[in-house]
Amino acid sequence: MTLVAGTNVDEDKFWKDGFLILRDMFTPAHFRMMRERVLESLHLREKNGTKSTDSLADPLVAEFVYDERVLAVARHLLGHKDVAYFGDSSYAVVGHDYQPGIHVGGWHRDNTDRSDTSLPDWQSRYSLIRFGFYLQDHRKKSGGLIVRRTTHDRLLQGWRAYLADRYLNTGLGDVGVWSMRIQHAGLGRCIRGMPWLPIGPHWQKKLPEFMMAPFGTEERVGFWISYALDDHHLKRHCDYLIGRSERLDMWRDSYYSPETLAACAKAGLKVIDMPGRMREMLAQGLEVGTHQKHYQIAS
Ligand SMILES: O=C(O)CCC(=O)C(=O)O
Repeated sequence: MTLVAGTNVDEDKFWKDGFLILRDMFTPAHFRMMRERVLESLHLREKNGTKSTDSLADPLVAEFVYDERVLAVARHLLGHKDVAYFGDSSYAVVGHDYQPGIHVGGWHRDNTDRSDTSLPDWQSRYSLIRFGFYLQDHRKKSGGLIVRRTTHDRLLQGWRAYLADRYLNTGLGDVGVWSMRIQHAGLGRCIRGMPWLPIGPHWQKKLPEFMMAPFGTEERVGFWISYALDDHHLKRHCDYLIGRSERLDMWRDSYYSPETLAACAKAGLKVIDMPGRMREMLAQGLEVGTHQKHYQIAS
């Protein structure tokens, strides 16, 4: 365990389990401010009828991407001072009209080679990580993330998989961070009165509602940022992302301002301009953003 920018970070646990909860990394007031900014950004988009962009291109939330405290933890976990950002930050706001058994997150990984461990992603430590800021209290409430412990290093199935499920019961100010190779599912639920016990997508459809902790009464606001070492894993992942349609939607109109780029440079964050790369390829008439779902790129 190491104290990094005022936060206790257990790097050994992170690499063993594939995820970590960084307790009290921020104050509740900071999370409330982040929440307000995200909602302001969302309402502005709704008013103007614009699509959501990469958060680094959104003046209301860009500064969260180059936050020194988050970068310090990323550097510590990745074991190198040179950390890169590749256009992967966004937010989502889910209303409180949840329908149990219908609004259920699905298990997935965020890496490039998701199911075949003989492919390049699995041949060395995976150097892409993701931070999740759940901007309301999930200590006793459903709606946090579910992760499947150790699945950043192996594929798990059957009862072994269920036993590995963990609920990120984050409070206001707690941050989740996970390997992008780990299996996880959004809109997680937990047992009523025992919030450390997860209920993944399968059991959410089976268990009676009274056994599950309720969702909060306010909207569920999540904000996510990915960082990586600038290595072969990242190169492969960037090539992969160019093929995804939701990236085309998100990056087509994402422009980083000179001020934002200067702030990133000051914070020592390398910015890989994926929106610019996408636009250039579009201009050349190359095929981009054709896959609506995960696809397998050649190895
Ligand atoms: O918590 C969620 O809604 C899903 C988050 C997720 O799957 C991700 O950030 O990759």
